[in-house]
Amino acid sequence: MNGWTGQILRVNLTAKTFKKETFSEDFARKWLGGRGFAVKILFDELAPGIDPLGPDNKFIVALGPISGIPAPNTGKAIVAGKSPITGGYGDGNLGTRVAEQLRRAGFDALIVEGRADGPTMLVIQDDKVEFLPADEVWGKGTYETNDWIYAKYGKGVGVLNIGQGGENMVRYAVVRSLEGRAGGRTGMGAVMGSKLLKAVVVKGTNPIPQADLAGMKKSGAGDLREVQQMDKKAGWSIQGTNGVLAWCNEVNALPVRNFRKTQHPDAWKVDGERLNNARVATYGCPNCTMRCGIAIHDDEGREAELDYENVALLGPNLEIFDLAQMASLNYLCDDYGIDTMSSGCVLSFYADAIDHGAVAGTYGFNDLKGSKRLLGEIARRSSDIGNILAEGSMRAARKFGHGSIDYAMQVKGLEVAAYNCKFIPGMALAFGVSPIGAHHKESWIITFELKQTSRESYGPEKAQKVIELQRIRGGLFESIVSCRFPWIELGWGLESYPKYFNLVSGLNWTLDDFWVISDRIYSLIKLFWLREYPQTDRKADYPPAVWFDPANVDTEGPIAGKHLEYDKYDGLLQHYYDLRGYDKRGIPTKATLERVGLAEEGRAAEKYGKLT
Ligand code: PTT
Ligand code: SF4
Repeated sequence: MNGWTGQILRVNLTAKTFKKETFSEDFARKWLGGRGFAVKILFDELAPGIDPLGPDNKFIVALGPISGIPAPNTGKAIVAGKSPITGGYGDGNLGTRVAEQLRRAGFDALIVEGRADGPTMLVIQDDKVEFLPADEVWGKGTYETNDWIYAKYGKGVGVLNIGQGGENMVRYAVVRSLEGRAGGRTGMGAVMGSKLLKAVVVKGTNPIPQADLAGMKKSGAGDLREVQQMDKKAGWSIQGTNGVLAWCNEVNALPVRNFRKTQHPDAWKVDGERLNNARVATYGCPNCTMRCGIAIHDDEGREAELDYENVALLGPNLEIFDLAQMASLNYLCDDYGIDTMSSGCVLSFYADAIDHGAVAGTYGFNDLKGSKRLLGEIARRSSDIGNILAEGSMRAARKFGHGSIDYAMQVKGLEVAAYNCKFIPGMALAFGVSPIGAHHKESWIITFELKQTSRESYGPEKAQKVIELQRIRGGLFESIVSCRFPWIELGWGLESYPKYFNLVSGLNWTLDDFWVISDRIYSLIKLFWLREYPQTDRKADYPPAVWFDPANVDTEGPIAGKHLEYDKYDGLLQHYYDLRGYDKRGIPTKATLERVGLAEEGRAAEKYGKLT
């Protein structure tokens, strides 16, 4: 089957067995790969209500038809499972050599089941699958673990590994891959840890099946050069993702002091220009000619790679305006293997809760020493408070009480990304309706919203744009599995993706074919959530309450006195549901399910939750 290897590797850690399974061309065309494969497998194979941190959950690595192919930015993989932080469908996208190596080993996906009887490293070399002890690195951080693996297998292998955060099942533990790369902030590192799976190592030597190998090679090589030229001209990778920090500060969208403030006069100290000036190394994902991983030395002399989300949430959000200090928090998150974004939000929430008297404690904003100590206690669950904060801000707020849930910056349990939507309705909607909890990756509407529409508007144009972006970002890029940055940051044409797809598959698809798959994937994710939360209602798609709070407004500047309004937000949400064909709880109607080819899945879900 061109375009896909046609095989999935299924591994059972309890029984230490594995088998190769084939999938049909119909399955491939219906679900494409990556997120599409992951949600379909999880929907079909997980019984609703299972413990995401128990042996019944599955850890999936899924690739797409262009993953690992020498073409722009294809060194990406999806990690997925039932999320320990949200209890719904969870996934993440990370740069890794696994993208190419697993496909070369002959597989488009890996499904890991069960629970090992001791710390384990799964090693896949083409047909050979080994379950090796990992006791030597259990309890160690991701840097040491990576070095240990490289020393055994060389640097060319694909690696996924976890740190102490994953081992101790911190609900927002991530999976680490290469230098500076991490993903699965919905807790995929904790899912690995719950299975005692310390690492996955992959090496493959077969060609990836492609219909027009010569055509793809020529096109891919030319496009890699062109993207490089475009980046040189645009200068995007000079500041990388942190280039956006100065703009967020300028437009009152920066998270400062647990999102209480939207701007800070010292923000320039941690902006993209300062980051570039401090650069000591550059990292990137495989097959990338616009590498954006900027590393600097932290305040203890260690190398840490910084992205905007990390800088904003571990810096200004904690009122830390020193890049080297902030970098040390980033380094610790990377080494422990916990999500920088949730970590930043959890710490800021804790400081805010102490400030507001919801809980007693000595931690506060601008407390570098306290932040370092707490990250260690969280990753190891080594103190009472570390143990509570390891559960995420929603569960911590439930514990603290005193109305603190209102300023726990999360949606569906997942902490929000670094865009302060106190008065940005469209981006707030993007967080609200993101299918995995608050994440900017599905729909980054903020630049369109602030540059091309009125900030005040709650009109249908914003709901329409959120859907358009979800189709591209959460649908196309997460299931063809490739980095979206050439398109977003350099304006690389979307039509390249059907071109690559057609060259590898021999089919003749247009972008419209991908939008159909994307809508199918979003609908199935909704059904997954419905089975887990049959009583769900539209309130689950609301952003944090503090953004609606008149007591939380900016007191000066262009958005002084402004906040989100409940009625208007609800209207915007309704526009979104109407355009998507969802009912008033935000669940696809039977007619919508029929239209996207999910009638059967709808009937299966209906046993648990009502469909209209
Ligand atoms: C992603 C989320 C992000 S999104 C960032 S910074 W960003 C944080 N990075 C972390 C990190 O680093 N260490 C850590 N311990 N935790 C971290 N958590 C946070 O994780 C990433 C880039 C970036 S940098 C972004 S936006 C783009 N994301 C893409 C995406 O989602 N899909 C896609 N098709 N292409 C993308 N390209 C870009 O990739 P999650 P990476 Mg990450 C150190 O996974 O769970 O989605 O969370 O993947 O390989 O590091 O590349 O300003
Ligand atoms: Fe990775 Fe950045 Fe390149 Fe995307 S642009 S593939 S995130 S290094």
